Amino acid sequence: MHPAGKKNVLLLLNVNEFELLIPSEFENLGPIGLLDPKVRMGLADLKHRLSRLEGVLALKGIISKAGDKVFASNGKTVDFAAALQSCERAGGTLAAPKNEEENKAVLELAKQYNQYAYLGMRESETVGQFKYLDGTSVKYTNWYPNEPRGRGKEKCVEMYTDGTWNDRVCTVHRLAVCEF
Ligand SMILES: [Ca+2]
Repeated sequence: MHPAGKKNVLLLLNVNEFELLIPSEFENLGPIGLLDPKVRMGLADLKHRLSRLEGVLALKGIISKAGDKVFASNGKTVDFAAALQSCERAGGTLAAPKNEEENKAVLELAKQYNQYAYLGMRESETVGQFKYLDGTSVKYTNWYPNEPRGRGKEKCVEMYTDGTWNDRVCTVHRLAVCEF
């Protein structure tokens, strides 16, 4: 998705566990050029500026963070297909919490908009077995007591405003929460 694949445009580097897109004119400097103190200071400055911006967005409730993930919503309630499409159009995908911390970060947005939210998972051909959109099996779950009980009739998953999950038909309108 990112343009690093196009040579002469951008080079994707991982610096201090922090991915940055470096303009291709730096490419010929090689690793030594990147160790230049000025370059390192420049990266540290960028990192600082980005974390400041993320702090402002989090303060306003526009994003929530968990680990490397950033969650955000456009505040609209739509069916599952439209929710997924709006996230993909923005360069992300539907939020799929993989642990308690991520679940809390998605919950923050559900509470912020006071709406149940679609999660990025669907019931597989096997009834009661849910998979992420990439086809891998869901491990972390936070089902509401006695859910899922759609028995193959409720293929999507919504998050309630207490953070618990319910399997649900995919046509109801729910908040689109995306992860980036
Ligand atoms: Ca259900």
